[in-house]
Amino acid sequence: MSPATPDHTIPTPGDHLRHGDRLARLERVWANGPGLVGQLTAVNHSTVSMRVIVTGFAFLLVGGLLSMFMRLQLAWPGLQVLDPQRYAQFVTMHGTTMMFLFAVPIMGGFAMYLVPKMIGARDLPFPRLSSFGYWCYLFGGLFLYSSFIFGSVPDTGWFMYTPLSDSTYSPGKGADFWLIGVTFAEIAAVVSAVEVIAAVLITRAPGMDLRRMPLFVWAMLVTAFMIAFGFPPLILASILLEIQRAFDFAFFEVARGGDPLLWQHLFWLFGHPEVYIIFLPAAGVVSMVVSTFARRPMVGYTWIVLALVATGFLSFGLWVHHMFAVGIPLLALAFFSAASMMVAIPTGIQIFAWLATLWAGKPWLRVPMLYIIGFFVVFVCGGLTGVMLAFVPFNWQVHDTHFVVAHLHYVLIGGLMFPLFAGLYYWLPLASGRMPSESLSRSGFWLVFIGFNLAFLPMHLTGMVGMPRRVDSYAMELGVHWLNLLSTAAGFVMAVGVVAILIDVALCFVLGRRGVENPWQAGTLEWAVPSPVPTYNFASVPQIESRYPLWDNPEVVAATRRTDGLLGEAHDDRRELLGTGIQSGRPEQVIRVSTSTWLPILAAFTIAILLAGFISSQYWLSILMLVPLIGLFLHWAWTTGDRHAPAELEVAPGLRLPTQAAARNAPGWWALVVTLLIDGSLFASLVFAYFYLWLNAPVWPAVGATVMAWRPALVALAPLVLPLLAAWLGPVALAAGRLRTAIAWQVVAVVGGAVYLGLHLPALWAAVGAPQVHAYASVVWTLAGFHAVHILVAMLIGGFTAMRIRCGYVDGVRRLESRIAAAFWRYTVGIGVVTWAVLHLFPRWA
Ligand code: HEM
Ligand SMILES: [Cu+2]
Repeated sequence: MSPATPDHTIPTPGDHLRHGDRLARLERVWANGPGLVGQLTAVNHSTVSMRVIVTGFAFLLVGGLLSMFMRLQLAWPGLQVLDPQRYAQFVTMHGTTMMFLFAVPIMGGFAMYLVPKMIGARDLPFPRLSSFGYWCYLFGGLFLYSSFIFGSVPDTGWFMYTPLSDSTYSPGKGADFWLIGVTFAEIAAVVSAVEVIAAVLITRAPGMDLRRMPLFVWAMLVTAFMIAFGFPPLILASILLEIQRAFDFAFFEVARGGDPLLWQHLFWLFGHPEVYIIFLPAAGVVSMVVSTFARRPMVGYTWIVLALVATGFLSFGLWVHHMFAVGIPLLALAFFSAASMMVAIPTGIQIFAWLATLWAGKPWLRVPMLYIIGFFVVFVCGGLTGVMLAFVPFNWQVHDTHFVVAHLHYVLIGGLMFPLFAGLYYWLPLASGRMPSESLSRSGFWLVFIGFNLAFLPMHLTGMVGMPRRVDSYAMELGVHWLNLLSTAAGFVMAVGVVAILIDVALCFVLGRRGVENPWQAGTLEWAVPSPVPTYNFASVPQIESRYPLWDNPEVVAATRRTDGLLGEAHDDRRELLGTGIQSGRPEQVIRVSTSTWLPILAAFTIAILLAGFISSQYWLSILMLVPLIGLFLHWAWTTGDRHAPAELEVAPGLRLPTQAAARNAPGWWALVVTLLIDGSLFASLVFAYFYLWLNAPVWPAVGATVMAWRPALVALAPLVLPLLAAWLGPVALAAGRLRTAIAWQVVAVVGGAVYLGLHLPALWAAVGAPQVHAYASVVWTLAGFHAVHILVAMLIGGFTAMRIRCGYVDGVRRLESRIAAAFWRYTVGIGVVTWAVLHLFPRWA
């Protein structure tokens, strides 16, 4: 199918009328509800992303406030601003807030706002999910901070090393607040990964093939994949530690065969990519700002894309460099040390491409560019001290001193904050429809830039002299007190700068000079959106032919504001997106998305109560909450998309496309694929944990436990053949229109799953015993439990699909749910077989 070419003729007066009607209709269909209710139920990406950004900055202020207290304490030796325990709590909360509640979510917020506009889409493909992610983030953050109210604030560092964080050394609830709150908030990051990947793959404007994607979108795509693979190890580690703390399992406890270093591996498996998860979106911002202000296309576009992808891959091989000081074999040290330096190459490539672009163009020194210059200076310094740290001997020398604190802040503030502020000022005219005051914003920049450098440059010195990190004081004899006083004073200057910037930005929305569209004369699609930004972004879905459509064909702007192009008419009063081919960018399907709904906030709130029940050991409350939670999610799934949509819709005169449930690249399908990637990473981390514990344990299986006998193990596995058969034959029956047979196969799969659980778990219990006895039993039960949960979910999906077929929402043409159920069963059986081999096969060989 080829796209209909839009009509570029000037509309006749009659058309004008129709145009007005159509706009009014789009307006109405896409509007959030009125008042507070409207705010709580809104799911539109512009609305939700604004909230994410505002919340992110609020957490920046809170995290910053904590650091001001820490700096006061360090201003002079022997001060009593914070006692040692408070200091430890503040360091922990500051680091945690900055990393998990500010850096990652804020860039997710930017992506949520910008990606649809940059790729010419009206919304993200899963608006409810965006909103759900936001509430999880907000509630998770509040959950973490409620630890102040209950007087048990986490204090073991933002990395929560075991055994310090286990129940022996951290008996209070502090660590639980951390583990549960952070994991809750992380749902938002994972959700944003699903959103971004699906959006970029299937909702790009017609004509935007992969080589024409804006670099920020590329950066976010790579970041989303990194989140999909990088966050699960941390989520798993948090779950394992919380299980150990709550139910006395033994993963990290040496006395019962566990290993505290397992935590460090899992943590840094996440923690190193995390640095790039923070940096890559920032690099994407830099690419956008640089080419606009140089007023020319990016030099080396392809190289930048390759560099982004290479960074994504390389960063996963690096986690061990955070553990140089824990006693790693020398050869491994050399390898990881080299790899750490290699990751500087793609970053260097990007820096050269940016400089070349600026060199070739006529740079324009407005406020966003100032921040880009600040970024260059600060980030390059941070990179240099990073290369120093990658040398193992030097690393040993300055390990755990303020040199590392300096390096870390140079990288984070240089690599994240400066690009972030550049982007903030760059896209502010788009979001607010107004211009900020040039003089006020320039003062904000200089306060932050000077304050930052004066605060953190001296720390390189104090660190090399030997001032320890994460300690509330230092000896007068070290001779670093003047430097510390300077750091503290300058830290306050920087804080004033940050507050000034945020006030400036907020004021811009009310007082800024009005009526500027595309003030920087940028070339990418987000600037085609009218100002103020309509909730549907584009009246007609844009069609483009180049990387910088607004530079190469300014007509595009007018075309997207008329309603005579693609999807200009809102059929059936539904919110519609245009789905396009993954590689080609050709129109493929109509995606109907959700309007405002209570579901996301209710679901997040139910989870919050469930977690509150858990942390207060009121387990009955948690279990009770599962009922409404599952009900909400089933209702959610039942009403996703548009179950009454016809199989085909007219997108423009003469162009008919299938609706999502009948399309091959349906968003739901890609959501499943990405979710399985994430889940697969979680599963792989768990298998890693199993083998890691095994390799470090003296005996395996533990004394007193055995491996299940051959026969019952095989018998238990056999019922999984049923779902496998169903996953194969069910869809065949459905495609042939034999609906009853298709339903029967769903039921067969559900029965197979139930029988498997009934056979496997009791047999396992007999052999392995209680999970509290030994790390072996702990990890075996966690693996088995992980798989059992998947079976239960698959059974739910199966029953759900059977109901959908019965109700006539799924049939021979609209097969989406059946494909999803089949794929989920195949995956579940697949990890079941791996689990089975790990539990019953490998220990025999050893
Ligand atoms: C006003 C700006 C800031 C100041 C004055 C500041 C100050 C500090 C101080 C004094 C520490 C504790 C050092 C120690 O005793 O070991 C610290 C730790 C930390 N900061 Fe900041 N910080 C600022 C901004 C940020 C930002 C923007 C981020 C991240 C985006 C960040 C991330 C961290 C992290 C992760 C730690 C924990 C480091 C560790 O594990 O030792 N900070 N900061
Ligand atoms: Cu690292």
